[in-house]
Amino acid sequence: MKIGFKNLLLSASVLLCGCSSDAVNLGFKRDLTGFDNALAEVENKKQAALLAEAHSAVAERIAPVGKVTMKEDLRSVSTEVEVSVASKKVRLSEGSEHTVKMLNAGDGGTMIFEPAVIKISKGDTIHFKATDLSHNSASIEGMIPEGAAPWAGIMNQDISVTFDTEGVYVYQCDPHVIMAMVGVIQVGAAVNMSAVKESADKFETRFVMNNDRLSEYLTRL
Ligand SMILES: [Cu+2]
Repeated sequence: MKIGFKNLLLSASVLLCGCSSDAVNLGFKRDLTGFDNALAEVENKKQAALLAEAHSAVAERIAPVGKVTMKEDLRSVSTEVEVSVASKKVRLSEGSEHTVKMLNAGDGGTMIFEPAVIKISKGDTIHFKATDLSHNSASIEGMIPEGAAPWAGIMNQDISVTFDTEGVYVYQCDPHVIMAMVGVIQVGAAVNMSAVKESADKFETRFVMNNDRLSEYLTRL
């Protein structure tokens, strides 16, 4: 009875299906290939979208920052730079008498002459003022024009010096020279500039702070 029922089921399934098991497998395979193709198409679309997204992200990242500068703008920028460089240069001080203060602290730093760089005319006089205590003004050997008279002020005292020889003069405060308390004077034309610059390079090695103060002062002439 049991075997008979199984046989019945088998023949019924063959009748209902109407095809061999091989045909079923082939059809299923065909369907799967279609599905694979569709899946591949979706994947391609997804990848294309991802690629497009990556492209725009990269484009955004490598895009130039700021606005494009036209020729006219460049001209105005370079003018600004020239002006700021030019403004660092010291102008000829008016009159024939000038004052330089000896200070513990000024706009340019601590232990400083003010103004630290001055341009005057031949025959002018500078009054070094002992505004703060413990300072003096003394010319530095080898850093004044050939034939010019040296000077050495006394601590805590004013000193007036008249400059009759053209050229660049470098002077110091004796107790604070290692802190770069130096000053620069240009009288008329800077005839000895190259010699002074050469000496200044060596002289600066004795500074323990403001190491490039003197060479920076010289660039202002
Ligand atoms: Cu000093």
